[in-house]
Amino acid sequence: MKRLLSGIKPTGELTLGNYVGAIRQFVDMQKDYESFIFVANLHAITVYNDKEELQKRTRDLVAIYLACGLDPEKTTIFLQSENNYHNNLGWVLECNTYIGELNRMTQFKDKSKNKSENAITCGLYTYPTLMAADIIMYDADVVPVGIDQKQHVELTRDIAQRFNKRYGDTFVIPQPIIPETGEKIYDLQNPTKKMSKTEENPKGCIALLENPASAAKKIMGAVTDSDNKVIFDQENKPGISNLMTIYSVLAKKTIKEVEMEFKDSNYGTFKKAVADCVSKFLTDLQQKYNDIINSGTVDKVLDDGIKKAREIAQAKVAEVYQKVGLSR
Ligand code: AQP
Repeated sequence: MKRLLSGIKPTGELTLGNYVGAIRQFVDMQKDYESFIFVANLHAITVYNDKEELQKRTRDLVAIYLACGLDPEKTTIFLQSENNYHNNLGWVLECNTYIGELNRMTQFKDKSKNKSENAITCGLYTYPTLMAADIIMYDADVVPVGIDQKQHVELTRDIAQRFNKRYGDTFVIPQPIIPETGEKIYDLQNPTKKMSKTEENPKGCIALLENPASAAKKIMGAVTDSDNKVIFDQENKPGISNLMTIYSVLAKKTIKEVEMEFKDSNYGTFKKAVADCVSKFLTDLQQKYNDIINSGTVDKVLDDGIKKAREIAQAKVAEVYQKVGLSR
C-alpha cells in the first residue's frame, strides 16, 4: 500500500479552508493509503504563540481530525514535537538546501512582507526544509495539500532528488495531491485572498469551531458581484465562485450540478442555501468534536500514533546518518 503524509499547524482557529483543501482529502484518501497525519506544532512556533493557546489548539486539532472522520485504525495521528527525528533529519536537509531555493518560497515572501528583519524568525525562513524532513522521513508517496503548499512539496522533491543523487537512493520522491475543487478557499470579504486562520478580519473567515449561526451570517454577508447569476467564473466572479466551491464540497455536488440547481435563483436564495449547508456541517462536526475533546481519546490516539511514527523515523534517520558520515 502506498503511503500518504500531511499535517496542519495548530496556529489560529482551523478554518473551512483547512477542511476543504486538506482535511477532507485526508479523510477521503485514508482507505486507499497507509496514512500519517500529524500536528505540525514545530512549524507553529515559527511565529510567537501563547503557550496555553498552543497546547489547547494542539488538542483541538487532533479532536477535529477525528471529528472530521480520520480513523486511527487507518491513519497514524501524531504530534511532531514528540518525534525528535524530525529535527534530526531537518538539520541534515537544511545543510543540503540552498539559500537561493528558500529565497524563492512565495509563502515566506508573503509572510515577511512589510515586516522588519527583527520581526521575522529564522524558523519561518527555513521551515520548508523541516517540512521536507516531515514528508520524506516516512517515504510518503503522496502529500495532500491546498495549492498554497504546492511549492513547498516541489522543493521537497528537489531536496530528496539531490540527496538521492549525492548519497545514493534513500528517499521516495513525493507527489503533491491538490483537490480538483477547493484547492484554495478564499476570504469571504476579499475573495482574491486565501481564507487564512491568522487573518485579522474575522468576517472573511469561517472557523470550524465557530457558532454555526455566526458562520451563516458571514456567508450571507460575503462579498459578491452584482450580476446576480449563479455561474462559476473564478476570474470575473471570484466571490460567487468561492461560495459555489464551498457548497459543492459540503453538499457533495459537482460545480455543474450546483450551476444547474441554482440556474433560476438569485444570489439571496443561493447564499441562504450555502449558509444552511455550512451551518449544518459545523453543527454536526462540533457535536462530534465535543464528544471527543472531553474523552480520553486524544491522548490515546497520540500515544499510539507516536510509537509507530518513531519506529519508522528512527530507521530512516539511522540510514541517513550512516550515508552522510555522521555515524562512527
Ligand atoms: N484557504 C484555504 N484553502 C484551501 N486549503 C487551505 N489550507 C489552508 N488554508 C486553505 C491548507 O490547509 C493545510 C494546512 O495549512 P496550515 O494551516 O498548516 O498552513 P497555512 O495554509 O499556511 O495556514 P494559514 O491558514 O495561512 O494560517 P497561518 O497564518 O497560521 O499560516 C495545507 O495543506 C493548506 O494548503
